[in-house]
Amino acid sequence: MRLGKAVVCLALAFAALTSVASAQPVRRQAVAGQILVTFRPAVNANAKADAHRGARGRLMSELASRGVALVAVPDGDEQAAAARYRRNPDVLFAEPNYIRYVPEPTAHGGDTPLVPRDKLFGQQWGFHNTGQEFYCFAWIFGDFCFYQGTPDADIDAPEAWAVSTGSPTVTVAVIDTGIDYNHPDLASHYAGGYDFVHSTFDPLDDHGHGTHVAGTIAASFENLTGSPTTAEGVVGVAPQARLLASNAYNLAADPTHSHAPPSAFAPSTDVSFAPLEAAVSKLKTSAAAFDTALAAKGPGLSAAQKVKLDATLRPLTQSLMHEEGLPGRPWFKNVIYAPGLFTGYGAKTLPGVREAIEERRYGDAQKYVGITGQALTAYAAKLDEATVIINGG
Ligand SMILES: [Ca+2]
Ligand SMILES: [Ca+2]
Repeated sequence: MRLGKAVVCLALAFAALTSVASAQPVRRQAVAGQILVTFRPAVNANAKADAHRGARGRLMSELASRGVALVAVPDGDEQAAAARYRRNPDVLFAEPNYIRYVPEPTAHGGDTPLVPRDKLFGQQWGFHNTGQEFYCFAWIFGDFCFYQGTPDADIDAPEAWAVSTGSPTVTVAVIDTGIDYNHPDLASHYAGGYDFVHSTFDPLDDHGHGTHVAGTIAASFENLTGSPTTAEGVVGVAPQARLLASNAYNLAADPTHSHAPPSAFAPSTDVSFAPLEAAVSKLKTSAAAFDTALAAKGPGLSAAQKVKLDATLRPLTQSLMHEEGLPGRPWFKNVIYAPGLFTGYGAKTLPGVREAIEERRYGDAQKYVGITGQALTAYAAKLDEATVIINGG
């Protein structure tokens, strides 16, 4: 375990910011009485034991996965002992068990969070979540919003920006679909790039995803243009950073799919709507006659007439059914409207005719022009019967 900690210390040495570490209080630089030794690959146990004897070190433990041995040596003899090991050709390296320290974090608790006023920043709940509503649209009783945030479920971006908004000396490469470098939130950050798909130095985004990612990284902070307001857009995590664009994705060349030009449609066939138009015309005439008769004589209808009229009109809508049903959906028998075959529950009027045309089934279209016309004609005939009853027939 102690060896594990020592190695962790070494690893952290590379992660630590040395310039900051230099400002830390002077602390112990190596563990007394210990060095770290690594042998070359393929050196066997006997050779390792010989090396320890020759250099007067005692193996304490070995981190097998990394091939690092923790070796005990006399206090004050660490540098000399490491040198003795290094003279052995079987040894890859030997050095004191250095201690590195993570710099103390700088306290920034007193800084005032910077909340930018960019038009769309309120939608960036991941940056700064105040419990705001978003994905809203105008509705009858005011805005209707799909979501409401959870306060402080965010990355505390305003608090971080109070410490630093980054630096233009940092350039971030966006390996994506390119960048819309003309966007007012990104233009000033653009540091050039390359389009690997088209082999040009113009990596203008041909999709949108790369631009989205670029904005999350470095969209301008409080670029309050005011006109148009949406140009202020969003704010990037590091709004001072520069952006290097790289279009590396050819959207139309997915190697897992084959592509070919679409085949030409067969020529359309004429469809005669005459039967349907005639039926509609007849229905209009019948409906007008019914309305006229009802207005004139409705209030004076006898009880017997009303019973007879009810019996005639009750099955009226049944006239709109056709026993064959719709093509592919024989259970839908109403030929005036039905749920659209391709629109879920969206209503489709004259479905037998319209869906057949949309699918270029012109034979079916012609057939259902006739069927629908027959349905409307039957409906008109029932109205005519009712009109005769009202008129005293
Ligand atoms: Ca927060
Ligand atoms: Ca902005």
